[in-house]
Amino acid sequence: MSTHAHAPHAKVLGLVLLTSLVLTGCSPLQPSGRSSQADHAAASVAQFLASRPASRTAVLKLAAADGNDNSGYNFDGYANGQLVFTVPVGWTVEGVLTNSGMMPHSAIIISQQAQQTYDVSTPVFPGAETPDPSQGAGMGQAQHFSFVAAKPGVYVIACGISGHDADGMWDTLVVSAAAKAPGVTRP
Ligand SMILES: [Cu+2]
Repeated sequence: MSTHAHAPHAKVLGLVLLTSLVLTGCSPLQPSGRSSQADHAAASVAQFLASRPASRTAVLKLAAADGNDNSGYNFDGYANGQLVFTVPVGWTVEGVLTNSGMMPHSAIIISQQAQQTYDVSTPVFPGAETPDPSQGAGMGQAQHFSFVAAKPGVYVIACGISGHDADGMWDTLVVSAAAKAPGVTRP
């Protein structure tokens, strides 16, 4: 039984605030007249992802409990698979998990089948989990992991703390045979 109440109003407010920030931050009325839209798009991607093409490495920035979206059960403010990272097959993926929340969080890459039963016990690729994901990182802590995205497919980045995956604390990782570079999409 889950003890944390979900707060739909907080979620809606968060979305409104986020939208306001995006609209304000990306105003076309820039004094410089330079392509502010592209600059903001690049800055936005950098918030989630870094790419090192020379070493074929993608760095996923997973900020756990980033704001109140989904009652704090989110990565980078997103939950229920809505944030979608794409990585070319064969690239190395480095994960950086940071935790702003009061309770512990972690990250583990699992298959979609495992996610359907909230089985967060085994990563789908060797090394695709933060250390001891059932215990997680405490508030203010950072944890790292690294793995090779060896097989194309759609996978789940879940929190391994008991109950958090079921509460929607998961996002999506696409390992793509077609993609030439890492990317991220969101609603
Ligand atoms: Cu969690």
